[in-house]
Amino acid sequence: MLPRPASAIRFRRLLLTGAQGHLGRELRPRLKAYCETLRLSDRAAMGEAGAGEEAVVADLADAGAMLALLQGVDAVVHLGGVSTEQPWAPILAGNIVGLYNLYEAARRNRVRRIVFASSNHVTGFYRQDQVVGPKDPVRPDGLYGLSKAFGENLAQLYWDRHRIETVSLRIGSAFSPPKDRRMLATWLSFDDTERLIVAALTAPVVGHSVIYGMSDNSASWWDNTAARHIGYRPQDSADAFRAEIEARQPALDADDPATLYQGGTFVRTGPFD
Ligand code: NAI
Ligand code: 15L
Repeated sequence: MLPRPASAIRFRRLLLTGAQGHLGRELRPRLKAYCETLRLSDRAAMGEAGAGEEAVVADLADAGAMLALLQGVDAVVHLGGVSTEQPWAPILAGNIVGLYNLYEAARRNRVRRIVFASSNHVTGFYRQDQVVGPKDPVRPDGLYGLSKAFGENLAQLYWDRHRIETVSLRIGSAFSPPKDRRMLATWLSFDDTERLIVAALTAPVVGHSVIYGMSDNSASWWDNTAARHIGYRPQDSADAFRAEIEARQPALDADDPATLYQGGTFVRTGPFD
């Protein structure tokens, strides 16, 4: 966890959805430092709420539950939903209906800012020899990536129409440590994840901004120049793991679509068999 100044608290009540997931469990103790109360939510049980925590089991697809969940919340870190390529039904429930329910609940409860965990799979069908920025057209690599593109568009609508600010984070690969050759370009360390989310929560003006979530990796497919106003400065790099990964993982087959495209195996995974 990062060292924090005594004045780290910026929010009265912050909502973290997807709190029982891989990233949610990592961020739970980290985000507590930035708020008086951290409200946790997931459809799975999250264990007992600690000091300064509230835990609410809720399904994103349940509009009434979302309305209640967002009551009294200052800002949201939205990690909940389907996080991999899956059949259409769960993606529809969690990432399409669920996102609409979340934003409607935010509107009705006058929540001013949401940090939305989008994904690099919104642009997964760009090739690995292309550098992409947030202003380039989307090229989702599957239904999951498509649902995240919907989420970004929904966020844009709620900014234009209702003045709810969102930072859409096109997260690369937030794992510790990076697992394979692809992650030498896509890796986002947990400390940089915290830096990125805190920057997205606290930047003075964001409207709807889109930023790729990556550490300071030498190899990179993404250009965040257009998102410099967020003030995110990554401090870790996958480079430190390069020698070990290259020794462990043989050179990749250049004809494999998973090697050719940024989305990796997502470009050939899913319900299209
Ligand atoms: P995860 O799958 O471990 O966590 C997602 C959580 O959402 C789970 O705890 C699950 O129970 C909950 N959830 C799913 N459907 C739900 C529903 N209908 N209602 C309520 N809760 C529901 O995913 P992870 O890795 O923690 O990722 C968090 C977010 O970040 C996801 O939105 C994912 O798409 C995004 N992301 C993550 C990346 C990574 O490298 N970990 C990369 C790119 C995006
Ligand atoms: C994602 O969007 C997934 O949620 C995560 O599990 C990883 O697969 C990541 O992308 C990635 O591209 O490595």
